[in-house]
Amino acid sequence: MKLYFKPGACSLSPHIVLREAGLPFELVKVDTKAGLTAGGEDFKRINPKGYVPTLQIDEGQVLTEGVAIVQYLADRKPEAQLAPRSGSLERYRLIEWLNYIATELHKGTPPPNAPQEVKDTVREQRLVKYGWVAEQLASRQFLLGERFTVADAYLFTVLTWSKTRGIELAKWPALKAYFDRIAARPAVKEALAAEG
Ligand SMILES: N[C@@H](CCC(=O)N[C@@H](CS)C(=O)NCC(=O)O)C(=O)O
Repeated sequence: MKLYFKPGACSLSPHIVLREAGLPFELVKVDTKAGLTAGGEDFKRINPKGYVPTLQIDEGQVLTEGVAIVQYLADRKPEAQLAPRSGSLERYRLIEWLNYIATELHKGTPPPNAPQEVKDTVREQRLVKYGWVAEQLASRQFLLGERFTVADAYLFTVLTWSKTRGIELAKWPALKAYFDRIAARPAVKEALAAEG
């Protein structure tokens, strides 16, 4: 498999999952602005949406959208237990989290030229959401309980952007402790190091 990524972007989430699962893969860096891979390929010919993460599966298929990619990877290596069994209520709990992270936390950043009041409002809303997530984590190690899942890889990735979004994680001790716990995982350290 090939994972097309941009350092520090949301592609870090499937990158962590690939390492947690111990699946063999190749990393391909993409310059999304130029639309080129590190090898000089036209990236739009690989993913016409022009963004990462993009996973090229061995069978020649290309899978896009982080939420789909991380579940696909977890299902390729069920023994790694990175996602609950398909069809179980717990699996829908996982999807509930993945969708929340994708739509409420990952997306919704105003463009740099947006009016300041719009940026302030978005930041205020984000603070409320971070506070809610911190409350959920007060009594458990990971989003789904005591086991790390692909939702944790995604939330961790989004939390790495907190500082640049003007949000200090130390405001919520449970969230900061969660972030540090995930950052200390060997697979996460390896992924961060590999992305430079
Ligand atoms: N809907 C996509 C969005 C992916 C996305 O927003 N990717 C960003 C990086 S986090 C990207 O590649 N943007 C293009 C760019 O930065 O030029 C998903 O959830 O996977």
